[in-house]
Amino acid sequence: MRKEIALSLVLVLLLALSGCAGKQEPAGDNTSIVVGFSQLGAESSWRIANTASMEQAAKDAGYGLMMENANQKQEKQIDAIRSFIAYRVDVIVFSPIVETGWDNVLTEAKQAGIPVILMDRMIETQDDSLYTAYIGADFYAEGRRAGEYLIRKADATGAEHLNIVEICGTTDSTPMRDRQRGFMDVIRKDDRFSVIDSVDGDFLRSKGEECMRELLAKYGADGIDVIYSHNDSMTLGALDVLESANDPSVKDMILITVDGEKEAVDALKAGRINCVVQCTPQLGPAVMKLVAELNAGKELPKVNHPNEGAFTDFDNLSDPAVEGF
Ligand code: GZL
Repeated sequence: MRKEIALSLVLVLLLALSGCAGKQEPAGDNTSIVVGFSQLGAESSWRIANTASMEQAAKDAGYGLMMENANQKQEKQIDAIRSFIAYRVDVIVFSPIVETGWDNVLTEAKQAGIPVILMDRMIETQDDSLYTAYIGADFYAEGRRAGEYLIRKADATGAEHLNIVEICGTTDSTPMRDRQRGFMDVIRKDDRFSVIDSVDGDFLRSKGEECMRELLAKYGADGIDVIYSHNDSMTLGALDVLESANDPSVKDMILITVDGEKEAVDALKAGRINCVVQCTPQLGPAVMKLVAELNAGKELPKVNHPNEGAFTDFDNLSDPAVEGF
């Protein structure tokens, strides 16, 4: 008996040393499919929900999942992709923290014959053969939804002029670039609106607080009419600062946010936020469906967007459909 125990301990040790310990053993009968997943970090509730969605979907599909979390460092994502290539995973899925700097490592994946699926964010490249498919939000449309809400709000309140401050997500990330572009394209021609500042909050709640403190110090609460924030984490940080400012001007501010996490939707229902543009983190099942189609030899659509909308203070907020993730 002692010999069997010793043998199984050695086996476990060898598995751990061989790095297999990092791989979530597949649950189902698709044990031949291993997905290498480079997640960019854990910066927000959205990201944490997205990671959970990927892990659960891989488990439900019975796929092996090798996940590496880069903790907001592009170079760690590049290292992770290289390790997936060395391990010869069947497919690489990753959420690029910024749009540039991927051509070399994705060329290595292409030369190794490993397909790459971009999940959540896009890359900027001259060679779109470096990725097989993109699945994630249409961030430009999200930005437009935010702008369209603001125009509707200005019309409804008869506002003659509104000063806007923008709290941006991670610089050069797809959601930051396109949520800004979509919003500006909608409001640009309307001279009721002036964007008086645009600051980097990096999608972090703590930086959202920092940005709001700096903006209040610079413009005063009475100098800011609208806050357009690229994600709920930064918005909730800004809201903490606004509500502790004890300034009567704060209650008239229009707050527009993106993601749709529960805390933000609850704040909308409580009248603390005016518009929550939805951006679903639940991309896991759709990613694994693409993996299955790829494995079955099917051609994948190059761009795949989930259906999304927005909740606003014009809606019936007691409707059960108005809920956050
Ligand atoms: C959007 C995603 C963004 C979220 C943020 O798809 O990339 O990153 O809006 C998250 O909350 O940090």
